[in-house]
Amino acid sequence: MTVERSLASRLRDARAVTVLSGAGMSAESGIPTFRSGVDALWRGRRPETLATPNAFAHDPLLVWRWYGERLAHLRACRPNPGHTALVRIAALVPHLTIVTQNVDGLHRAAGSTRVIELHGDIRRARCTACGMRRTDHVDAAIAGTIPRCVCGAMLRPDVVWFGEMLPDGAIEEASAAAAGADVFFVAGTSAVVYPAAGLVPIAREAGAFVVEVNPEPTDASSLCDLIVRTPAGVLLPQHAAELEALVARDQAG
Ligand code: BV8
Ligand code: ZN
Repeated sequence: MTVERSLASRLRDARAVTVLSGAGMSAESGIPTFRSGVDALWRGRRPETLATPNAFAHDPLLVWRWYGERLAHLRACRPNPGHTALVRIAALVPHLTIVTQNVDGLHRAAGSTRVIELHGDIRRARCTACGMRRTDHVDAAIAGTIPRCVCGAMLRPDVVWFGEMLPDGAIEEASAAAAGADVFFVAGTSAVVYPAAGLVPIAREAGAFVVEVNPEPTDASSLCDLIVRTPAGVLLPQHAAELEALVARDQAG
């Protein structure tokens, strides 16, 4: 795979583009990532020990207090130029699919429509008894209480915890989007969480041009054709602008 061809010309000629995004995609929106920096811990606890069914069974109030603080913080966060750049690129390629590990809803808030949320959405809750899903639990969570369903049972965040299966069909749909991509972005993820990280080899083996957008090396770096050690909120708008200029030149003839 020659790297020389510009990424913008690869995007212009692509039938399908797929983006695997992680917490780094939302870093420039002010949302702490999971594993990098001092903010990776919450009250000295690692997310892997809190985002589990056992942690919730053992101390649902502690887990809800963690989610409540994240929900309170999320209220002040907006999509960043990286999110909106993907909306711009999607307008110029036949198919752009975003497969996100993030639970913050910022891709949809930016206007992206084809978004596969592998790990759920922190702004939704579901009942531990009747399974009803709700979004009116946020105030109770931010108040530091355990939100309850109309049936009286505890609600839980509608996210995928470690050791839990992903939503029905999500990884199959995501795998198809990875296998069908001409260009596959790995944006803002340390690529340590599976099965999400397994999408990178799937894309590569199916012939995608794989681009890593991350200031740091990751477990996926060795699988990438192009590595750009630049924040997503800087790099993606640059390539969106290059693609827009290329398409405009093509149309001008
Ligand atoms: C599953 C939702 C089948 C919750 C999350 C033993 C027992 C059981 C399972 C396992 C096991 N060993 C391994 C597993 C599988 C496990 C796993 O992968 N564990 C890891 C830790 C090894 N996976 C699972 O359990 C999954 N389910 O396998 O089901 C099964 C079922 C039963 C038994 C066995 C198997 C479920 C995983 C889902 C977990 N839920 N989130 C919540 O958020 O509260 S995962 C969590 O991590 C987030 O979703 C997050 O997105 C995700 C991945 O992290 P990243 O997004 O990569 O974030 P990170 O901080 O790590 O990295 C940020 C990156 O951004 C860095 O590289 C940084 O350099 C970069 N960056 C920073 N700034 C920028 C930037 N990049 C660009 N621009 C910037 N500005
Ligand atoms: Zn209920």
